[in-house]
Amino acid sequence: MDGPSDGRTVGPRDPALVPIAQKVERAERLTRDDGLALFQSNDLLTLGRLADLANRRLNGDRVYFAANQHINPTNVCVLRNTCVFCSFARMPQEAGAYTRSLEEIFAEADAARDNPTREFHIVGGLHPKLRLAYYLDMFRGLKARHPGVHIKALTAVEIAHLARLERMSVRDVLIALRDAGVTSLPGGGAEVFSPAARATIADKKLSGEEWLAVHREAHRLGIPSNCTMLYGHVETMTDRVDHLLALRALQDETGGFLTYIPLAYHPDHNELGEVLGRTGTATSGFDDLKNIAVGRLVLDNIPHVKTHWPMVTPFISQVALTFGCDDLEGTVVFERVYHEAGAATPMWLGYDQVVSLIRGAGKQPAERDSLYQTVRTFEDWVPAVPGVRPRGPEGPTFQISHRLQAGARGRRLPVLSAVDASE
Ligand code: V47
Repeated sequence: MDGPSDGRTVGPRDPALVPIAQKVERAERLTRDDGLALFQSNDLLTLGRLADLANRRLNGDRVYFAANQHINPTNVCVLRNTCVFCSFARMPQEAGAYTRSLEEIFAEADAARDNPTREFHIVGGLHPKLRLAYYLDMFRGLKARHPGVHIKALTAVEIAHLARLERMSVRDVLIALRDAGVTSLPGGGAEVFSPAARATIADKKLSGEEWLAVHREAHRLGIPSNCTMLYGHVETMTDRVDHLLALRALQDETGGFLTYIPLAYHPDHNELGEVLGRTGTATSGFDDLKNIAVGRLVLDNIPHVKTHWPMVTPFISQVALTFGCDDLEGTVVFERVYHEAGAATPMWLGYDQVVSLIRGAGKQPAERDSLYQTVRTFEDWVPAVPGVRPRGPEGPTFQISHRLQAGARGRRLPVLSAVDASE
């Protein structure tokens, strides 16, 4: 592995990666120092090649995606003034604050009727007055209207908030959510566990230990979950490694994490971006790919790594599929959290576009449900017009028309209207 000596293998350009490459080839667990060396290295191709090897051992050439729809019931959040990286949250009376009625949520979810949606991804702010009953009614109502659609809902932060509001244990809240139809938990709210970084970017949010405790409890109840890390703000390389090691340790204990998703910080329209002087400058493609690769290498016990194209662009996500990633964020339908923060990516991708991105990377697409059961493969899938973005089996992909209120802080969100994928 240490150099292109035999003309067949090309070893690491960075000598610090040579012993790590040997460990990865032997499928040995990496240490904290190894993780640090990976994050400190600029030998991106070696990181990608090693992560690709680790991923292929687990997932072969398969790349999963879910036909999903994101729903954000409210952007009102009691942490509005203390999570300084967030552009989504509003004070209750602030311009652009919204809280959907259940009828409005059911109407938004009805887009699923004309689409092959299999997952609702539901997260929002910590509303001071929305009680657990609102969420339970929402999940039961969605299940009744869309029995075939999995519900992945509420971050650990929202669950801890509801437990506090209701004076219930986290465990009892989780049981109620499960009984109302929640299949799994999304991975948001983890940010970066480092107390120092957290004090700077999310001072009043639940601690890393508390975030992990909610997921531990969920896993004990048989509710699987995702995990994330928000990178590209004030965190150090050591913070990143320690965050990954904390996730790995919990996974050793419970086995309940399905997917790791690195989340790229977007600096527009939030206080942190202004303080850092970073507005208009999101993370780099280099760091996005590095975070995918190092995540895959350190988290040897988490089966899947997902790339979130709304944050890093569909093009970087496509490249990420050869940097250790086996899961591509799905159709999304309406993305608010990152678009409020300046993401210049599309609001949604058509089903066919997702399949084409995966095929374009030479991988085998597999449509999945929330629990990674494969629901469709694409061996005999032929684009309608070769070389041109193909139509899916369902015809027009999305027919929805959302109008959001004007965004606060002097901006408006784009309006999404009826779209025919064949155009
Ligand atoms: O926790 C908020 C992040 C997360 C910004 O589980 C920001 O499949 C970048 O949970 N720039 C919520 N990121 C999103 C989330 C998620 C996303 C995709 C997939 C899954 C999954 C879960 O969004 C928050 C925070 O880390 N976030 N503001 C921002 N300005």
